[in-house]
Amino acid sequence: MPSEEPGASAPLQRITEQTQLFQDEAAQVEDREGWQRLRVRWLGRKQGIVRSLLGQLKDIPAADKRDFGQAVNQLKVLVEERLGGLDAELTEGERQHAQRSAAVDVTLPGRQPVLGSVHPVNLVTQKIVEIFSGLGYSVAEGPEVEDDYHNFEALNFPPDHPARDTQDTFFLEDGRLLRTHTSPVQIRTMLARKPPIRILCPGRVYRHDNDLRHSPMFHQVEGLAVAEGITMGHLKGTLEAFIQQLFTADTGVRLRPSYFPFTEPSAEVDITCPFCSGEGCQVCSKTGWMEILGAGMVDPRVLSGCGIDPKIYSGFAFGLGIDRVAMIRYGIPNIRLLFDNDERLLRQVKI
Ligand code: 2NM
Repeated sequence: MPSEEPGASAPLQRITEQTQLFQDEAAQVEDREGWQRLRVRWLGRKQGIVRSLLGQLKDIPAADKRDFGQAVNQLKVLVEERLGGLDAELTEGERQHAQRSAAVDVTLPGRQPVLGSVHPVNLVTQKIVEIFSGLGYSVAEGPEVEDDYHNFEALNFPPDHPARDTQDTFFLEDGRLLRTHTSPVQIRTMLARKPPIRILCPGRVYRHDNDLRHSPMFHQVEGLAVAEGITMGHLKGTLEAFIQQLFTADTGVRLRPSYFPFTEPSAEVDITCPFCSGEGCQVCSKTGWMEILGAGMVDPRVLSGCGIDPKIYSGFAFGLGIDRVAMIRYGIPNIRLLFDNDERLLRQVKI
């Protein structure tokens, strides 16, 4: 007689081992892929372990068939339940992960927006417009491409004046030109309106000049006041009020005789040096003064040319370079720096 093994029969022993093997493998599942591999290996329709154990049933001795079949079914149920449990665990883990990655961490620092800044030339223009608004002036603008009449003739430039030369002025092929100052805006205003006139004309102007101190395009502000009884005294008072707001209240202003074709009398306007308050320093060449404006009483011929009767009305006008004021105000040593669009300059200029 063949000796029987103690305890379970050999086939049943095999199922106990398979069950243990499954438990070990199930314990190692970490993710959806591992779970999928485990499921195919144990419950797969063709090569699955449970299926192949059932296939062995036909070779089991009749006496053991019942127990063996029951044991395989138990294993099948155990595998199904364990896989179901693992599925639920994985699903919950995936849900938590999705929730965590979708959540906003309100403690993270915000992103710093990149702020632009106003160009120094525009800062000065805005400031000047603001000051003259307070004195009752409004802003007037006009074309940058002008004609000889508005840029020169109406301003009393003689036909042979050097400013009319191509050496100084950019001409277009059709005879028009790039305005060399904003005075044509004032001419256009006087032609279009009756006094009283109080206007401020900021804008780009162009001259055939390109070196360390000059740019072929630069910025000007001109002002014009025309009414009955306007005098040189009004001009000086206006310029003092303006300069003392643009710089400091103790800034001195002086007028020196000069000449422009469009004003009579004409003056160069100096201010006490903003760097040394008139003491004398390198910036003002030890004079204590800086030239900053040109001004004068509008020539009667300019007024009458614009249809304004000089026997009834008089007016003053002035002009200054904004770029130079911006350089003085913000300590910018070279005019190139104003037009290079280097962000490092723009970032340094604070209001
Ligand atoms: C300046 C200096 C002096 C000026 C004169 C006129 C006009 F149109 F009324 F005649 N506009 N601008 C003027 C006067 C400009 O700039 C240095």
